[in-house]
Amino acid sequence: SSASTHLAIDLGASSGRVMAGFLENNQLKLAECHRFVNDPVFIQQSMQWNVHGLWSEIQNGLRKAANEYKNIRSAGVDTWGVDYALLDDQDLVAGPIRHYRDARTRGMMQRAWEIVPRDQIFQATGLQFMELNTLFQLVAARLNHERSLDVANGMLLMGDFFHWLLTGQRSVDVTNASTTQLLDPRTQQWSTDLIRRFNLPPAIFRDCIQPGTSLGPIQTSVAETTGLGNVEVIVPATHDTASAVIAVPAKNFAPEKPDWCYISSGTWSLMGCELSHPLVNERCSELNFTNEGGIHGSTRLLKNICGLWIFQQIRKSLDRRGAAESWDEMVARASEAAPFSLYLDPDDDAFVAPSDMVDAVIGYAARTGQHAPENNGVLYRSALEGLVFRYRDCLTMLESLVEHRIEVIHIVGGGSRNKLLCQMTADACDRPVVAGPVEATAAGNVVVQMLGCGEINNITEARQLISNSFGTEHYLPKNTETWSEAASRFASQ
Ligand code: LFR
Repeated sequence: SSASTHLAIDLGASSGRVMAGFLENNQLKLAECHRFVNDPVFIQQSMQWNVHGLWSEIQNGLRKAANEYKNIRSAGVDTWGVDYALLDDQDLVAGPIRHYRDARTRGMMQRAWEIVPRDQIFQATGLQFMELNTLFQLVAARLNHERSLDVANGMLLMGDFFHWLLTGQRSVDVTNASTTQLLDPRTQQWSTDLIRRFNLPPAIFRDCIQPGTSLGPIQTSVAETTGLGNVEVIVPATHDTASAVIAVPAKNFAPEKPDWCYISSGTWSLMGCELSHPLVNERCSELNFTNEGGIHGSTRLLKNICGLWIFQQIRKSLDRRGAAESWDEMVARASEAAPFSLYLDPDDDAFVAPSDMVDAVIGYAARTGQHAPENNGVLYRSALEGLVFRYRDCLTMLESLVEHRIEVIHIVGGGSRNKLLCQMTADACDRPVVAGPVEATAAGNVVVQMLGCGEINNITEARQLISNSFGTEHYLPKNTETWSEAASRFASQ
């Protein structure tokens, strides 16, 4: 077709893709050019991203795209949040680029609260407290006297980092900057007060840009090695969750009183509402919800729930024992397994970064006075049920925060393919579930590039395009009573 093509480089915590997006018969089409794994590496005892491998796979993907599409107009990267690279004044990377599950942040929240009290940090940032937040990573770096902080003159979040490799330009996109816990969600400016009190170098925090901004053409060296020619980098919502929420096929956007919520379902489950303004109040702090920055100044009021991480890691650990099954087999076995055999809290510390997830589940069962899973079906099912119990609680919390009933739950991302998970969510939450699009993140990435190129006029149009382009599946609540009973049984355990 003659319509221009936009490349979404979408990096998740377990895999990355290069996707081509273009218009065809007034619909948005997405085609996968290249997919690759994203496995962390341990350098001594530190858990790091394999950024060299990722960069080389991104270029492989771009090369494939250049061979397949003749009319590529722009490209943009989205990634997970919170992680960063430091650059020095010679444009060299300063210090390692670590994984948010790296152990150096254990106990760092408490250390940080001794420097600035918890409620003051929340007031300044509106962010939920998680050890993995950039703030606690930087506090760890400072308290460990990491030299990289002294030589750095710029901090890039991961999407920004790959944009820098693509263009040679440094920029910081506001959506991912909003996950650092150093940004004021009301002004979208860095909190100079927190930066000073934590003794962080002010020079590394540069002004943020909005999604849709052009960074100019891909630098010559990259254009040559990939065969891409003259392609512009348009910054999407670089935080994957921000891109995914753009693609939720709901009717009313950034409302005052939302009557829908989303679950962006992948390695993490991000469950929340889209609001027109941040909600920074005491209840929000108590319930530990976050106010992240979305497209055009909208707020993503949400909670991080562990997500499919446990399910994925169970497969990894069975694989090491030569006993892994396919995702479909895992879901089939989970469907057949006896319900509510083992209750696990997916957000328990034991599951953050265990060396072996099956051992972690067995250990958790023993510690909480439950039977070890008697077969793989129960093992798989417990990982899904645990997640769904969290959705159920989170829905109640959300409704109390927005003071409105949530009528429908939209599940987007990879997990929307999992029919068992979608049905369980409808049942446990007693709400209809609308599942899809699966490729929400890439779709959200592409439409913001189209906006930046002037091919779409505004965000409402962009979202309509997405909801007209991808099918959804609907799940109505069924066994709601069994879930309520199980929930109260486990709560009293
Ligand atoms: C999801 C996500 C979450 C963020 C977590 C860690 O992929 O971006 O939004 O909290 O990864 O960065």
